[in-house]
Amino acid sequence: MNKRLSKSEFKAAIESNIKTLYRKTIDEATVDQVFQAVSYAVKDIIIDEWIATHDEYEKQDVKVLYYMSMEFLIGRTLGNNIINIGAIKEVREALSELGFDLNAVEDKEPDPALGNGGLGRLAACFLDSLATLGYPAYGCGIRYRYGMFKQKIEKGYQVEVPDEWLKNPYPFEMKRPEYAYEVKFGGNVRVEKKDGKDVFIHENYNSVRAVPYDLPILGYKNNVVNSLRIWDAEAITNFSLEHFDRGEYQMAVEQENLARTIVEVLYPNDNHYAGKELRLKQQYFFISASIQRAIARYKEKHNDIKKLHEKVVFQMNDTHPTVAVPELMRILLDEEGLNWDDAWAVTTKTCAYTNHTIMSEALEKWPIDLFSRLLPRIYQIVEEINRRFVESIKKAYPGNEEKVADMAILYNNQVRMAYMAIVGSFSVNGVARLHTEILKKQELKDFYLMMPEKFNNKTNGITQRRFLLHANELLADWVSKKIGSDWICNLSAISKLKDYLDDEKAAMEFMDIKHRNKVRLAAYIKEHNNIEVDPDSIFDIQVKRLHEYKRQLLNILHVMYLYNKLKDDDGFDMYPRTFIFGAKAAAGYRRAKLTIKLINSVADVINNDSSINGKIKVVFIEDYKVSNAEIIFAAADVSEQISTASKEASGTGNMKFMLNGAITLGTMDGANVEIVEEVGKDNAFIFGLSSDEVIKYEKDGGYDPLEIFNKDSEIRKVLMQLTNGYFSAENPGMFKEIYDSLLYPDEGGRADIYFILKDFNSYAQAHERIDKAYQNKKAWARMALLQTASCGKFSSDRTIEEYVRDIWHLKKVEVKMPKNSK
Ligand code: 4GP
Repeated sequence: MNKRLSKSEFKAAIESNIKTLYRKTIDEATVDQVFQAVSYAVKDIIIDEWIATHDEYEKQDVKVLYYMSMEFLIGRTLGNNIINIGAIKEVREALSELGFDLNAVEDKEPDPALGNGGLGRLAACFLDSLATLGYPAYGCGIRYRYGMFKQKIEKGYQVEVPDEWLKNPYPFEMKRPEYAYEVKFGGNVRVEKKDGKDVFIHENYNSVRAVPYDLPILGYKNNVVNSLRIWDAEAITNFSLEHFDRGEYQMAVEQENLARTIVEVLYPNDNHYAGKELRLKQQYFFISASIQRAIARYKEKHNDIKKLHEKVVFQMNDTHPTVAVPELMRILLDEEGLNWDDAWAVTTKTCAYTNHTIMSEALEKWPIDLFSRLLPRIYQIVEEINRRFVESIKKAYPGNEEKVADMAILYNNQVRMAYMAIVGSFSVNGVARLHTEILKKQELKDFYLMMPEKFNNKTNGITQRRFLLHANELLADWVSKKIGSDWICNLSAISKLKDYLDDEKAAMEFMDIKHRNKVRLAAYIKEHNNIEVDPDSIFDIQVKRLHEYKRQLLNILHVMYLYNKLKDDDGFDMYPRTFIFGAKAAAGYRRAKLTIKLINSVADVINNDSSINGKIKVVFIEDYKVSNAEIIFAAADVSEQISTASKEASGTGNMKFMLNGAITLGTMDGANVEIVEEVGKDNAFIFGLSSDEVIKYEKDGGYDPLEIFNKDSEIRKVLMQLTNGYFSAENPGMFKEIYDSLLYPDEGGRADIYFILKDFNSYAQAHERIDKAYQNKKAWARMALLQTASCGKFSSDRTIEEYVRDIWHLKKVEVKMPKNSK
């Protein structure tokens, strides 16, 4: 870093920004205003590096990755940016001398929540790693006016409140109107012959202007600044009186409306496809704009479009960006004049696809009539892709019509997006080893057999710079003191902590930090929930989206079971435990919302029952998001990763907990399998059916939850409490739906489809093991320290290096800043 500001220069910059932005002196400024002023001071430093990075990319004519994603859950950026420019000390001191606390200032940043959960947060971690490793990359997404909703809990129920993250100007974004593009919807396609060739003319369409905003993505102290490019929509038509005469007024109004609605809001669904037309519009909108820009940029330096893949790679983050395949074909065919075979060769060397879920309800299948009406030219291309693919299926499996039905992109009046993504890509990857194996052996078996070379695994990772360096300063400092700071950019170096496993003093220091982080979380809980929790109790935490397969229900049913034991069984005792939940449910997901209500109802009863001497506390943290997640991970003793085996593709929360020294209580699902491999199975609390067992039951049947209900009186008691008003005196029938789902077959003919009762006893036993283990303070401290020491593999830096090596083939770029550039 050549360009540094001293403390006094920061002070001067902040004061001067307060003056120019607000015509105030620093003494008159509010904390919100100071947030803006500090951000602009930091941005001023970033800008030079941003320019230098892009100059270097231009100069070296590097290959560029475009990471296409409907979601980027970046979280607050000021704190990370300050760390990444290496100015934390100077800024903190400058602010303190001006009478402000950096943490309080950071708290004023709206949490940009342009994503739902795992998939969106992974995209944000990837951008962080790409910049830190020096790889040329753009994130391409949507500038939703309203990101993920804010969650309020009222009388135990989730209430969704719009999240106006752009209410005040967001200081780090930059509008780039010079890169605006038109995106067209609807209308019809007319075919004309020109020089003996068919020319496709799109007419009578509506269109919007896609205008990009760039957010800087900083590498860690390496001068590299990449961009997250998020697209806004503006109306193209200018109202003019002439239009009234020509009857085009209606069209103008429609275009205004289209522009307004298209980027209005993020669909709040995680692992779920809702099939809304506006969602498809959003997808095509940002994909078309991103690809138009990528091609224009390529053509500034290159004139052979057939070599596009040498300089450009499009990674599709799940199926949401899959219209990239036909859109790239459209541009190559209709605008660049390639023939089909050449265009297809370029497309299938440029696009790659990541699958993030096998939940069948998440699979995108657009009705053909909607798709073809909204995107008529794109649909023609999809038809031709499908026609040719069906031919190749028939060639591979002559006479096997079933294979055609199983694999065709267009089938049953639907466009199957995952199949189009596979056919149009040169790489298909899953996000943890088990997940990729399930894709190959079950979900996508036919495709794997036909094109095995495309399939590969990239186990997810997280950025240690946000989730340890920024989120847990105490631990980060301690780790650096013990083993040096290499771990910040090379997480595998953290294994040097293993030298301290049997060093009692070090282990106690480690646990003391954990305790201080628990005190910090307890204060947050007191402030937000008005519940007193004891930092000496075990902090047992499950934070993630609310989804049936993630089984928050199993967790709360087990809490009810423990509570019953405390009340009924004089011989029973337990170490005090605080069960902490945080989860947003999709606004339309009734069962998930009812589970939130159940957790809060149970919390109300238990937290107010003095007869159990505070042995159990239950807390539901409102509005779980990236910023409070950072406080939560740091304070956890136990990390609940309890999805039904086979259902969680990877999980990344599990890695964030591990990094911060929490021990996994989990099923052998997703990346838990690889976590257990790293720490050893004696250093995790594993329970439940294996994924093979789950898959077998799903196929062959043979599981009847009623048998368990009839046999096991403790489980029966818990279930009866769902219907007898024990936790909902005001409305005893309130949780009947949950009770029914556990015992009686659904429309699909199966009951308890997430195997909650089946896994219940094994889960309860794992909790007993935890209870015992925690009481041996020394052994627990060793185990906790071992988690942090073993998490080297789970850095997103490692994941990105694997993507680069196997899929993207990017070259690292070094950015040098001129000396004394400030
Ligand atoms: C999530 C998966 O559920 C999670 O297991 C995985 O860690 C994450 O993607 C990142 O790969 N999927 C989604 C989704 O968020 O909407 O499909």
